[in-house]
Amino acid sequence: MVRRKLVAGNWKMNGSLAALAELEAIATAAAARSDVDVAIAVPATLIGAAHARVPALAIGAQDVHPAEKGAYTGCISTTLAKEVGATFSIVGHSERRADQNESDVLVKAKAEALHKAGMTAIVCVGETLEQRDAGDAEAVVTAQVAGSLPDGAAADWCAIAYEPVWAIGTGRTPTAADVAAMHGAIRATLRDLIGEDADAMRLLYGGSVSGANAAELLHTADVDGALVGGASLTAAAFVPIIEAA
Ligand code: G2H
Repeated sequence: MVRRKLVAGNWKMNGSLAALAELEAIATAAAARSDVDVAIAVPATLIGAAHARVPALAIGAQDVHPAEKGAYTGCISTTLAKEVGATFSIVGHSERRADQNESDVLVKAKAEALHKAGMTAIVCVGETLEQRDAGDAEAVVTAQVAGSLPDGAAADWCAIAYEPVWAIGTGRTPTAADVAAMHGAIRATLRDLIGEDADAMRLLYGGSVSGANAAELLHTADVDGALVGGASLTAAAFVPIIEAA
């Protein structure tokens, strides 16, 4: 099955109103690749301004609360993110799983809230170095997929991002063979969970993706795109990744 590639940026807690100027060239590059989807998850405070600046580019959040509203100080709902132009959100990034102690159950609820709001979910999974060294990487990741996958998950609103924790922001990446093996295992798990729609669901690789390694990673078996952190912060670094897709 031919799956349309998705190249998504994750600015994490970086950027500024001034840095939104980078989105202009990114939007131009995205428009030139009509066969590729391009998206950027910016800090919540920048979503509205980013959407206003480049309305044709998919702008998203990096996290949402599962509830529609309420007494959740500091959190944002799907409704709030959508109102200012977000069309998707990342959920379950390993930094949130580690720093905010997020569980599979919570990540699943967040993804379901996104679907309810008519938004797309990018659900992140990934093993630590200790888990990989112990030979547990595949078991850990496929268990995260099973635990975090939203009820009714479908390829038109849900993607999975495999991000080995030890490859995030470190400049280290797994081999293409390792990525292919893990993505194959994730796809097999998805087939068990959702049947043939698993073959349409996009599996992104994330972790130190750069212009230098994007071509190989993005053309690895079962890799349908990338989730890019550091290299999404400037057009100079991100555009080559879009072009490599
Ligand atoms: C992984 C990735 C983006 P980076 O967290 O989600 O970040 O590309 O900086 O490793």
